[in-house]
Amino acid sequence: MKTGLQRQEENIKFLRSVPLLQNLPTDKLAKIADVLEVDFYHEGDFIIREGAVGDTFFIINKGEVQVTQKIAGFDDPKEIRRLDRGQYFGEKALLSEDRRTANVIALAPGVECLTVDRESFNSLIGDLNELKEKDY
Ligand code: 6J7
Ligand code: CA
Repeated sequence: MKTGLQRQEENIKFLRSVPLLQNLPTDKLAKIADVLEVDFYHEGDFIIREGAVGDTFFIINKGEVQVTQKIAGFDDPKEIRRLDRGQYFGEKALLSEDRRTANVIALAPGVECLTVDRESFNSLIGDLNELKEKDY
């Protein structure tokens, strides 16, 4: 069995490996590790649904996700990207829009995400330049 402290140390080590967070000081990483939650998804689960209201930011700890988006004139959403360990999603609804701008779907064999709520995102992550400079 892992203790809470071991889990915490593992989470900090992982957060340090996330490119988005690599310039954050350890005390900020520790704060993020304090507030994050771990969520598991099965293959095919919609982690995020385009058009829904959203208050959560996600960092992939295990597995891969598919990002899809509705295209005018087409029935089926189109794949625009795939993401895996160390990559993040869900920032757009938190930064400006309050509605999700794409679908994010878990791929096989399943996905584990670290999640941060809107309030902690605002105080710990939302100011990072990489997010503001994103051009999609
Ligand atoms: Br990853 C990713 N790529 C895109 C993209 O090309 N366009 C849009 N609109 N969103 C993209 N995403 C992520 C981004 O983090 O998909 C998420 C859907 O929820 C989006 O944030 P969100 O709008 O909160
Ligand atoms: Ca809005």
